[in-house]
Amino acid sequence: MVIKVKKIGRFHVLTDTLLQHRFSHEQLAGLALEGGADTIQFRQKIGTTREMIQTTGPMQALCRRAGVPLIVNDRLDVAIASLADGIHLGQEDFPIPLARKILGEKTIIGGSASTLDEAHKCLLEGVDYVGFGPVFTTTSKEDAGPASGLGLLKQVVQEIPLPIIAIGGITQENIIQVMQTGAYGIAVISAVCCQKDPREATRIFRSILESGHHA
Ligand code: TZP
Ligand code: MG
Repeated sequence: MVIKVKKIGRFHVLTDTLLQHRFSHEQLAGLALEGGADTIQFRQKIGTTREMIQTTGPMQALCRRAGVPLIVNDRLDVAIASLADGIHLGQEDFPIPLARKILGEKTIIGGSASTLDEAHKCLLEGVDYVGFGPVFTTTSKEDAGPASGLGLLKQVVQEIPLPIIAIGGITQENIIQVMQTGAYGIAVISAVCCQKDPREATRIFRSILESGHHA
């Protein structure tokens, strides 16, 4: 029997076409993959279901070629239709235990948490990783709530025996402090998607993540 090991990436790039209009989701995924992202998350809050499926199909092909998982934010139907490797669900989204029942053990399920209690809830519900934040102030998510700061992130890392992916306001300037909390990895939107050169921005993040310092 072949058991597929679910490998959780350490550098998630969330594609976004609302904060910027220069690149499509597919183009952003391509640039982020070239720059060294090891997880791509399709995050699209508006538009039709058909448009989403039309977008995620080619993204999945790109990700598969690169050997990198594609995770769909919020939408279980779109994740299923595009044969995505995973889904990322917030506290008000499709229930995580039900998603697990439908998608099975091989699918990556990530859960969002902004408090220690929510992180515990994600753990109990069987997620594979927790996206914790916003760690810092962000303007990329309207209802992000107050920043947790590094102290709470560290507490979550110490209490929750799962990969913790820090999110919210993460930049090339603060990533080292974030990783010093013991976080497993990071997820970013604006620090890649809204940069002049998303590929180069990704490459720099990747090299800091790997070396632990700025070049
Ligand atoms: N969840 C918590 S904060 C956030 C999400 C999706 C936004 C992250 O965007 P940015 O631009 O990296 O701060
Ligand atoms: Mg959501």
